[in-house]
Amino acid sequence: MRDAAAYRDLINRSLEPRLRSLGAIPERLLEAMLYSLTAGGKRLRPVLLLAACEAAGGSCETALPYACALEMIHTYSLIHDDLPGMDNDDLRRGRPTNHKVFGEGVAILAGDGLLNAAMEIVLRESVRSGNMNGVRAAEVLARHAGVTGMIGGQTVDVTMEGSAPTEELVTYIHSHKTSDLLQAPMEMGMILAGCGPDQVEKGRCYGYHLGIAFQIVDDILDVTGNPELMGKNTGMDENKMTWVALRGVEQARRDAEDHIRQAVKALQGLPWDTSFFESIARENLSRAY
Ligand code: GRG
Repeated sequence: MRDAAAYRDLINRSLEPRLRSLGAIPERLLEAMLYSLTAGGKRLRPVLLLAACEAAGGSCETALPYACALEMIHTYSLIHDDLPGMDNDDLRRGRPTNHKVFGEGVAILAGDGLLNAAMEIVLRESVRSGNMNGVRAAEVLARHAGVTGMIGGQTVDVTMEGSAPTEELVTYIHSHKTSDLLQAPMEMGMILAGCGPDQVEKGRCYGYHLGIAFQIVDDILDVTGNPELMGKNTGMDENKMTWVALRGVEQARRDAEDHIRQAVKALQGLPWDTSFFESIARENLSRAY
């Protein structure tokens, strides 16, 4: 296995060529897609995917197209989340948001384009390899990003804004809006490595708890974080169903710690070194962006 920086570097070098490999894309659309895709970001999801595949005995080369596709879907969700009809934000990844630069119409299309490009990449790769595990990984990606996953969570988040938070609703939103895209890389990487359902379930469970903790930390950072370090505005969640609104900052921090403990525990019994994933989970608790 490599370290997180090496995986991140591989992803950063692969995203643009992978997108361009699809063929001729209208110039303005390509520019808008690349503007957000190459704007940095922690690359947490694709790093997890590559690491899960290699840790479980698979190859990074096999996993790379799937990792790029996942980051494209994550980036599309950020572009759409920032639109005036959603969070109406003007700063993301340290830059003006996509619609501020390209206009709303092109920003919507850039998001749509990244989503579709992602599905084209994973399906093309699965057809090329003829490997059924590739098809399974593509299905997992579509499901976690879809209407029972991230889009479902985002819909409840948007439509319940301004209502009093309940544990059930906040847990639904966090599970789907955020945690689904952290379960996906663990499952996809392990499926691509040929793991069976019991092992994949341990990976999914790790991703679930990491995802909930990740969103709780995000909710805390919206109140306590430094916008310059974060590359986005803070104080944006005032009317939202957040864990901080439900429990307050101190209890939210304890809850995030508890989810990280559960994430680490979920990996017990896997027949390979899981220290990489334990470090990623623990680092999440002290992240400043
Ligand atoms: C379907 C129209 C339509 C839109 C989908 C689902 C969705 C819009 C948006 C969700 C985006 C969002 C804010 C999710 C919360 C998860 C989260 C904290 C994202 C930020 O992830 P980081 O911190 O970002 O990993 P970087 O920039 O590091 O990649």
